[in-house]
Amino acid sequence: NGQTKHLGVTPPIAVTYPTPREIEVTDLLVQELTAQGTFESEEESKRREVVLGKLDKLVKEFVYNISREKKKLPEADAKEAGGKIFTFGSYRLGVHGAGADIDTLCVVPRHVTREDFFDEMHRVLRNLSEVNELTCVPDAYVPVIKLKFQDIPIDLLFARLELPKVPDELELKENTLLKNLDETCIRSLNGSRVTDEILRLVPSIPAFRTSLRCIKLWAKRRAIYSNVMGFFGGVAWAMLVARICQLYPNAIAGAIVSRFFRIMHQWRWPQPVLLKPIEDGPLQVRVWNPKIYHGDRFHLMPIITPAYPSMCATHNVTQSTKKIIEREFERGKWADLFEKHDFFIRYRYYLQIIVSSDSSERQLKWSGMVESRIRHLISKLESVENLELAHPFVKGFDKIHHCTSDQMATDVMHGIFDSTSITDKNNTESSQNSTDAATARVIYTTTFYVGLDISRRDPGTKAPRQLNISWPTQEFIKLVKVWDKYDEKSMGIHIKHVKSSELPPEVFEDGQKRREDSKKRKR
Ligand code: 3AT
Ligand code: MN
Ligand code: MN
Repeated sequence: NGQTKHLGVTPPIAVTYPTPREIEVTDLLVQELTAQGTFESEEESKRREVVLGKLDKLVKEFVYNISREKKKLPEADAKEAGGKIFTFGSYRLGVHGAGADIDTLCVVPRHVTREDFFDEMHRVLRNLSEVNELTCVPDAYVPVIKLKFQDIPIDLLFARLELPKVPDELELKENTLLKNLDETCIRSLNGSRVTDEILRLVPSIPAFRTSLRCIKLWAKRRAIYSNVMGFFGGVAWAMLVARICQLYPNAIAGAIVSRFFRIMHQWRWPQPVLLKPIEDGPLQVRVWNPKIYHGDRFHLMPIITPAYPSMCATHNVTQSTKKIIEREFERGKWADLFEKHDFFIRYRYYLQIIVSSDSSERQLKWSGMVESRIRHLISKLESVENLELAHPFVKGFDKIHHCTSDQMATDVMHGIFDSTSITDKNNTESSQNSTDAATARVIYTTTFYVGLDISRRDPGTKAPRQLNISWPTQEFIKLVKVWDKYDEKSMGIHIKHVKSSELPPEVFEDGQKRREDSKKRKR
């Protein structure tokens, strides 16, 4: 009946084939991506395949051993029990850069438990000379074993299916596979099911990959690549690009990227971005639905995952980050695509959120916890009078302070320090070994930044209006201190209001200039 099959919730906008100009543009894009170092070497790519092969073999041996020794299954059944490695994340999508991790999922039959995985599989990995930096996080929301295998970073998740065997042909597509699984397994399967589904839903995988590499590089350069800070993460960017690919099924990357900016700039949020109609399924779990769930109506820029149970990948977006993302969509239409962000020159005033503690392990957890709450500070700042925009930077800056007195340590914990006493994170090895007598204490700090756009008194006057941010910042500090692992003695948090001229040098990478009106100050 004349209707051609299409992928997506609407028919394509255009099915035209590339023009010579678009082919030329795509070649230039690929050249630029290569020049920017987004592709790994041939050697690294081969090593990844070897590592994955070894990991898959280890999983099969692990399943066999548990089947045989612990479950006393007959030889034939143990041999057939199987076990399999799946991949997801940037490696599975084929858009990973050099040094990226491989996100993997170990899928096993029902008689192998999560405890077996964290005991036995962990023990096997620990005894391999090719494995380094092995850490287990069994009690995380998504439990994981992290390791480096022949120098390739690996995240290894675990899921146990309600099946007597896991053959090599098994796919994770069927929703019924999720029946009777515990929530942790369902969550662990989700990443892989979503990635696979995205790849099934794009008309041309090569066009999708090149386009996504461009958009990821652009989003990182523009400092809007971060799910925790309220921007978009890797999965959300992938789904947006996939949607544009569906709308132009015969287009190549050069065309997709320019259409991407045009369409995303005009998108009528909170209309959701969907890659297929939202499915119902066999579980008693929530599927994204603003008609039923009140909370889902607050999603400002919903991008919905395609695998059952569908979820909003962008629920962290706030009014402020939405404004910033939209500004970047508009800029992307015309400007030099991969130009670096201007976050540290853009604003006159900044908030510094200085998180401190007395050990590197503690600092990792404490600063990670604060980072994950910064979007709540942003939401609170949205209601401050005269504050047009609160703009969170995507990452924190780590410092190690070798304090020569207790007073100095106390000062650092209160956010009082200059750049002289500081060792950069990268050259800690030598300074840590020499436990200098003069170094009374070592304090770790992570500083997060929020740019403040304050409205002017009236057109013509330069003086900014008064800003009262004590309520949001006090509330924020209370919020992070209710954390169950918070310890007043060893951890600190301090919020400072600084002028652009007071920003420390480390925020200005590779020769970026300071703000014009801050020249007076010498450094
Ligand atoms: P890279 O190339 O590795 O930087 P990526 O897209 O592969 O980019 P990650 O390895 O960080 O990013 O994450 C891969 C997927 O793992 C994305 C998401 O589905 C899941 N994931 C990442 N971090 C978390 C987390 N903290 N909790 C639950 N799932 C997570
Ligand atoms: Mn990854
Ligand atoms: Mn990962």
